[in-house]
Amino acid sequence: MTPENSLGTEENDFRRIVFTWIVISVVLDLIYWFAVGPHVPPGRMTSTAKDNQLDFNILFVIALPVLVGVWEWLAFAAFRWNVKRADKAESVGGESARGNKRTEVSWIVITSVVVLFLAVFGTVELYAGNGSGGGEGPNPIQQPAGAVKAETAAIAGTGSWSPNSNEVLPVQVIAQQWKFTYRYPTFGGFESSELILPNDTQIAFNVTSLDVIHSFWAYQLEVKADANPMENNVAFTKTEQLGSFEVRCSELCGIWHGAMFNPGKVVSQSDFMNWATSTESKNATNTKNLPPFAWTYVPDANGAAGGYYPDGGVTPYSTVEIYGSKQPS
Ligand SMILES: [Cu+2]
Repeated sequence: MTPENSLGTEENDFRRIVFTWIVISVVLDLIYWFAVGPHVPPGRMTSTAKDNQLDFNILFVIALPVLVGVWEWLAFAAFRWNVKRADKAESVGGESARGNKRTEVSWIVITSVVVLFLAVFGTVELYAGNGSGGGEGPNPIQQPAGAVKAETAAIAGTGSWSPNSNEVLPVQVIAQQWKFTYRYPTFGGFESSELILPNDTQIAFNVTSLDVIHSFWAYQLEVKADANPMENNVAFTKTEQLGSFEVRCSELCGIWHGAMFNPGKVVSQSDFMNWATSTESKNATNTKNLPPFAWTYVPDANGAAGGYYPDGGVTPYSTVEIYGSKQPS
């Protein structure tokens, strides 16, 4: 390769790289978007899962051309621009190798645009969709219409939820060593170890804990919220598909943390009504003995399960831990 024609060859190479880069990128992006994208976890069971899948696919479609570009450049560098030792030629050198305004400017502009876009896109998507299924604390800044009304009514014990009403269904998630239980304040405040949700319904998860810190993670629902004692951490999603999902604790919470999981189900609204009303009446005698519904609970070593269940003889909800105290018989 002589210096006179090397520049011309490189110009041609550059054009070739750009052309093949565009072709390969477009082909791969289309294959990914239509053949792979719709099957990417966490699936499409809820509004937040759908959004999550869409966001992942958009990021992947942006990332693929970057990947193709880097690999293509690497391939040209390795196989076409290589210089044999025997040639004794300087493979890189001269003024043009030290500074190339066009390359520098386009490098800075393109990478800045990509990074700034990702920052803005990520922030908007986190905020949109009522907080994207993440725990938003006790006073969510992003919430579906009617959420406050539903929860206020639930506290007052006057709340109700009925099929085809577009009402928000509050569900309390109570984490404890080592299981989750679920309380349905709009159905008399009964407590269940099953998480059953009606389809096509906006859900308000109110996540709390009785003892140590846990984390409520329903992967297929794309909901994840820290479960802290004395805190009501609210997360929203809307169910959009029937099916089963799994709930796992996602915060190391003691020796049986790994066993802290349970299956859940999204069922039709009428099936949900049947389940909720029958469980409500079946549990009525037990529900009577539970402390009244509250969004948060105080951990307390005096109780059988950290003070949530009053244990007679010792003041419930004591903030003073007395280990080895009398357990309920
Ligand atoms: Cu846990």
